[in-house]
Amino acid sequence: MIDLRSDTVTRPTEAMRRAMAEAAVGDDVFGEDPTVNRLEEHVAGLLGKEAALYCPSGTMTNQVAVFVHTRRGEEVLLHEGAHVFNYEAGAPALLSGVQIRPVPGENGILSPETLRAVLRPENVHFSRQALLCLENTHNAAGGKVYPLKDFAAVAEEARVLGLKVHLDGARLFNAAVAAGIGAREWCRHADTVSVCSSKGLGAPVGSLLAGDEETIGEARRARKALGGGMRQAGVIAAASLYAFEHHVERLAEDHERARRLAEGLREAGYVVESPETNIVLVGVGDDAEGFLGALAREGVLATPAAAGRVRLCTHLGVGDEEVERAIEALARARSEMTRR
Ligand code: TLP
Repeated sequence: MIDLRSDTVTRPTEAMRRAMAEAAVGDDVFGEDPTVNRLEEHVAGLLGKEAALYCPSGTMTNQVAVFVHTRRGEEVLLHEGAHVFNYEAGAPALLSGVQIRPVPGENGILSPETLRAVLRPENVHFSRQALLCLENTHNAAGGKVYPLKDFAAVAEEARVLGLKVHLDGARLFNAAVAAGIGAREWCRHADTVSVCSSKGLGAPVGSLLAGDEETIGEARRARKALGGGMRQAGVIAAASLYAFEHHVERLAEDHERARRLAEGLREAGYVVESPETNIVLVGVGDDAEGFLGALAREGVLATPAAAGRVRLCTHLGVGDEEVERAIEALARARSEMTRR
């Protein structure tokens, strides 16, 4: 099987497993795990922030951010396709008691104008708006890079309106590598940033939330309250550290393979948007589930996406040969679907 469902499906490499086996550990709830401490310092440095907090998942780093930036009854503004809104099991309501204001925007991008259009003045009828969440790359938009200029503009508008800004940067390093811009350039415009090591970077688990000392101190309390305080977590943190140190630049290979995949699929007759990073959205018509079944029989796994499309992700476990085989499998699945 060629598994293109997500870049989360990677297995740790031999070198990563060695780093895990050899990791120095301690009790991280006491702040005594040297590997976790090194990872948090390393990632804070990469993102240009004072501090960072290691958590099990991107969902937890995002939700801890929502928790520390808001009070019950407040409103969080985000793009209508945001992961925080659509794929985190209703956690903003469940854990933080906030309401969500989904805002439309092309390619996952929000403009200062759209933000101003949903502004609620101070009035007893209205929920107070506390937080803007942005996502880069934008998953549902097909791994789109948030142009730095647009990001800076909307974040600046948010600041003027008195909102905090959180960046869901689960795939921020994909954006950085694709655009040739340092990850910290986006982070300068956000109060907190979450980044994942378990997506394209290939670690089995792990996400970090970065921000200023005070906010990350509060986040550490929130993580404990949510059951995310881990003990000898250095064993898994070592995989994340390895991923941040060794697997960032290679994301360019995933992007190149995504481009090749899109090109091959276009030649096979598919409607495919040009990928900017490692996510390819492919039009398959009304019966996406039927198509995914046919594709699985041809040895390729993918996931459904909105608007009659399926999502294919390239990652550490997918080489050039797998890409060519996937193109052939999709070509056969297309013939099968048209024969039906
Ligand atoms: N995304 C997963 C699924 O949940 C959809 C995937 O396969 O892409 N932010 C973004 C932008 C994400 O894409 C994801 C995972 C997360 C946060 C959550 O990370 P985890 O899975 O570690 O909780």
